[in-house]
Amino acid sequence: MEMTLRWYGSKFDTVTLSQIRQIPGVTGVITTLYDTKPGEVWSRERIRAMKEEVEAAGLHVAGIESVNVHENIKLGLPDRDALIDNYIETLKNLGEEDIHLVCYNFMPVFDWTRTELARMRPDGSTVLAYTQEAVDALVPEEMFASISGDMNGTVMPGWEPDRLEHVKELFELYKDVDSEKLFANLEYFLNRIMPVCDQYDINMAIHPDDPAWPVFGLPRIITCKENILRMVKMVDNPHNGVTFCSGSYGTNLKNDLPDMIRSLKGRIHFAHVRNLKFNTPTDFEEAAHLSSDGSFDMYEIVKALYDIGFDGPIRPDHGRMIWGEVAMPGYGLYDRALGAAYINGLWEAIVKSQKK
Ligand SMILES: [Mn+2]
Repeated sequence: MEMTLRWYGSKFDTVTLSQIRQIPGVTGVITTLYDTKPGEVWSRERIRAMKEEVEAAGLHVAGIESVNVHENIKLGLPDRDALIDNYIETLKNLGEEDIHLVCYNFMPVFDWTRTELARMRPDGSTVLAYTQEAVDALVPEEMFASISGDMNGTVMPGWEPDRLEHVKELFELYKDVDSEKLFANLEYFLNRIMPVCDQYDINMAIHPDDPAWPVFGLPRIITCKENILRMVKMVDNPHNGVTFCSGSYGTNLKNDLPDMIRSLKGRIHFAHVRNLKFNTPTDFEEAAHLSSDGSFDMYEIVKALYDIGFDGPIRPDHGRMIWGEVAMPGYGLYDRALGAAYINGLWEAIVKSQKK
């Protein structure tokens, strides 16, 4: 595995590449062209400039998170072929620039959903949190307003203001899309992009839906072992793979995370490792990465990745806001650096204990 950190680019991120370079064991970043819109072609020039900036800091681009999929592709609307053509063009340009990992998701309307961005934990840190009762009490348009005050002046991925302007129209369009239709639209998209992935050896890594159940009545399909195995089998190409995100699959306590990892051997191209603390099955908050701070056995998660021979990029996921840092919620420097060091420690211990 290669330890990485997510980075939004120098125009958008409060964390600098030189800070990331000083986290022990972190050699790559997972980045994006944050100001591109879904459906837009990423030019080679812009991709190259991004790469050169990262490499000048002594790091490398380990993958892209995300190249967002246009809503009309998920909906299966008539213009999807033109939009997929653009997606293919972006993949080709990434491949030509020697970038071989793309994380994406296929969630309708909303990317991840949280009901609080700064819940205080007993140690005084603040974290993202989710409570089903709060979601049930809101209409979707209010969701944005209720949390936007805690974004610390940043624009959070999936919650861009221009996207939220169209929420009502999108809900209308999704009225006829159930989970079977969404699966079919995903299959169509994957079948069309696999040839360019084969040509340039690009691993597509679908991110799970977060939380891993339908929200606001919208269908969600990348939620559990049964569905993710269906997804990798329906387009049975090794380039059709998975981002294993413990914090997203882990929102559903029925998901056995180490077992899911083992069942996806060969198809996990990217890993997000983080911990959650459950207060009730429908109320959770993001914890420190350390097992004892949350509800997951992080050793077992990392051990399962080791056991299947996982060799892709891994990154600590959302961190707590600690030590007075002001940053995009979940994406500060300090707690993610602690997470990277912790995961590296687990990995080193597992590797050395296997050799004895
Ligand atoms: Mn994730």
